[in-house]
Amino acid sequence: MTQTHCPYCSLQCGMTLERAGRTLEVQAWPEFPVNEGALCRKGWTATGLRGHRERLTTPLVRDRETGEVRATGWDEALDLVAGRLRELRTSYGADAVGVFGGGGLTNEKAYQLGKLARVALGTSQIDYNGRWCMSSAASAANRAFGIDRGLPFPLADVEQTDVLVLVGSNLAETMPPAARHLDRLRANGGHVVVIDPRRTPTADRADTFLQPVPGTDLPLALGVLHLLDAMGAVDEPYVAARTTGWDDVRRAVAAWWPERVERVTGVPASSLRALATLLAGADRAMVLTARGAEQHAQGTDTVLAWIDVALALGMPGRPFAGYGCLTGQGNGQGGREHGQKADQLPGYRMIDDPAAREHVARVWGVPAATLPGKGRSAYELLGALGTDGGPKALLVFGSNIVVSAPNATHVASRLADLDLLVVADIVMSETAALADVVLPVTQWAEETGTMTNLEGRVILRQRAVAPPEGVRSDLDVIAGIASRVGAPVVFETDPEAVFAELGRASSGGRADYAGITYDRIREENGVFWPCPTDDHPGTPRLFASSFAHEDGRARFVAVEHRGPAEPVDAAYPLHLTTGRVLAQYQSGAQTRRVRELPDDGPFVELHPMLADRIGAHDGEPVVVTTRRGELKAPARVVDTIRPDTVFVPFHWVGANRLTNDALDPVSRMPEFKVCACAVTA
Ligand SMILES: Nc1nc2c(c(=O)[nH]1)N[C@H]1C(S)=C(S)[C@@H](COP(=O)(O)OP(=O)(O)OC[C@H]3O[C@@H](n4cnc5c(=O)[nH]c(N)nc54)[C@H](O)[C@@H]3O)O[C@H]1N2
Ligand SMILES: Nc1nc2c(c(=O)[nH]1)N[C@H]1C(S)=C(S)[C@@H](COP(=O)(O)OP(=O)(O)OC[C@H]3O[C@@H](n4cnc5c(=O)[nH]c(N)nc54)[C@H](O)[C@@H]3O)O[C@H]1N2
Ligand code: SF4
Ligand SMILES: [Mo]
Repeated sequence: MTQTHCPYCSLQCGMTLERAGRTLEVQAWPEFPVNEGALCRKGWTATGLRGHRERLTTPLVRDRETGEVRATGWDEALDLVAGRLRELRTSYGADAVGVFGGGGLTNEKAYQLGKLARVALGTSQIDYNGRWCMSSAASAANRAFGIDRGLPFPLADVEQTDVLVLVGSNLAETMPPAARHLDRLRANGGHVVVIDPRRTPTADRADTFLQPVPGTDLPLALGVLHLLDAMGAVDEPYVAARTTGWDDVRRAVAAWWPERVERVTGVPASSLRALATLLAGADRAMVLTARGAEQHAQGTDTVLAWIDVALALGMPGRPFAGYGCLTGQGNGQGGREHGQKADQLPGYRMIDDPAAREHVARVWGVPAATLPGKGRSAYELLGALGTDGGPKALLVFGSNIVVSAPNATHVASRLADLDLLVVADIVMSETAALADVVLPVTQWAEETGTMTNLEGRVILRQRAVAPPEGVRSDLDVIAGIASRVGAPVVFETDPEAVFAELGRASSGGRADYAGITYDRIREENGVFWPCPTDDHPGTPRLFASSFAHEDGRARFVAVEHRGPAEPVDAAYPLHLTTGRVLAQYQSGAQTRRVRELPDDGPFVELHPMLADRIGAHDGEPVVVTTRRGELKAPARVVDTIRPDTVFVPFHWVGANRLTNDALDPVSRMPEFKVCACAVTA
């Protein structure tokens, strides 16, 4: 019996794995506090990929001329990869090699991947799929609070607040065990507000549901601020003592009276007044954002506007109140802290900070001057592949980019122009299927490593079974490439040793893990960072006495509404939004292969009024067209969506042939949640 955690989302539900003969069974682990034994369908069926006939168990090499793929040995595969990387580096310079990571990788892997890029390959060109996930919330939190920990409090604090506002989160489907907190909050007399263009299962659990036009959460927040100010509900003593910048915000929101907000957002002025009144009367209020609010070309500004709401109410730092982001991927939090991001070094240090470079270079045993600078962000990296001055080779660990990147047809064309594409994966994902070299790696139940969940709690996944023969861990693969390209230092492959090194590298940084050990995690059901020393208890709650900026104050930031990068017009008159369904995970590479999970393919959710107008019928195909591509899929006619909006899940190939690659100027996050489309029957 092994205590471990689910391989999927950021809740990182605790589970027990029990061996019964050749099978591995998922059982509850009721003592783990985050999920108290509950799992969603994806968690219960997570062992379905073990022994799957499509599981990769040998390295594969593609013949470029014939397109044929043949099995090969590990030494041959790694020699080939390293040989080509060295050639490309000699011909074009170190930045000719790109690395693409993932927020599902353990902390140890994310750390080693960053070190592989900076120390072994010498390239600045590394980034990861977290840019597409919570990066707008991260940049907003850094700006407002001086630190980015998705939730600055344990998730269970939700139950003790008075008013909870969920902006663009469908947690009843995206982290189902978390939905019990909403029920308990309501049982405690609290009030749940859900803001979403679709009346989701999460909205069904709300006391108040607002249904804005996609891409208008920002003016909605400005409208709330306008009313709070007009009602005299701003917490002036808090604003004076703990923040700066309120006056600029006050001036900016003066122009957002409720009727104007109604015109832009579609939310009735009376509903906006009711929300402001509810918030003004709450002792404790909590605002949580997720991808619905964040995955926009103005995602950072939108989150800042909602943080402004929380600050105006005097909430951040108060018990059971404040602002948080519901991070998404299994290690969405840790994945952004240890150096697989283009501008970062371990410990959430910035790569252009000389002191940070000195510290990390010392831990790595190399001169700081040899570390490259900041590289391109995820989508910009993909867009530059195979172009003049762009990378000629790409190593992918833990992402299925041809399915999950925006404007995916363009991304596929960039991959096709590479001299070398290497993909390390568990299964033949759509991206692995395009690779020159595919490297088969161990999956979660077969290896040990830490993850940091959405609360900033560092938890431990433990190995429960041996991997299939022929499969190696990512840490082995990284070390194998590093030594073959002539890395100046040896790369550890034992996860506990890598974690100890990561602890030293993070020491003194914002995300300080120096005091965390595998034993402590086992004993304490996880440890919250920052935890700088062995005798430090960890930090479940931040901001009680000060924020992380040097002066200890939070920043109000005044923002203006620009609207979606691609507004609707006569040719493309509808809003297209995208997202998730309960039974599938991300690009679907893993869950589409789990037999017990329904795999019905993409669908187009639309309102009966729209269906009527275009002559569409439930279950029959419709065609969604945008300026980038089209998708034919069955209509799902539901009265839970706005009549001017259609929704497509992105777990199958197709949605991202439609989506826009407009990026947020700060976080470089793509606008997955709104673009203009047309639909025909
Ligand atoms: N079942 C399942 N669970 C998952 C995942 C999965 O793939 N499948 N992935 C995990 C990951 S990585 C993530 S990031 C999280 C994401 O978790 P969520 O953010 O909860 O998921 P999404 O479905 O992307 O988006 C949430 C909601 O945003 C709404 N929305 C769309 N446009 C707008 C808008 O402009 N404004 C507002 N307010 N809402 C809008 C959508 O209708 C949708 O209901 O889920 C995690 N959990
Ligand atoms: N239209 C639209 N597109 C979106 C979104 C949206 O809401 N709408 N959401 C975006 C978001 S929030 C996210 S997080 C991304 C996610 O999209 P992806 O980055 O594509 O995420 P996954 O499908 O989880 O891909 C993980 C891949 O890594 C493999 N893998 C799993 N574990 C490991 C491991 O330990 N090592 C290695 N080497 N491989 C592993 C899996 O088999 C899979 O092929 O999609 C983004 N794309
Ligand atoms: S909620 Fe997330 S972590 Fe929990 S079982 Fe489901 S997918 Fe796994
Ligand atoms: Mo995500």
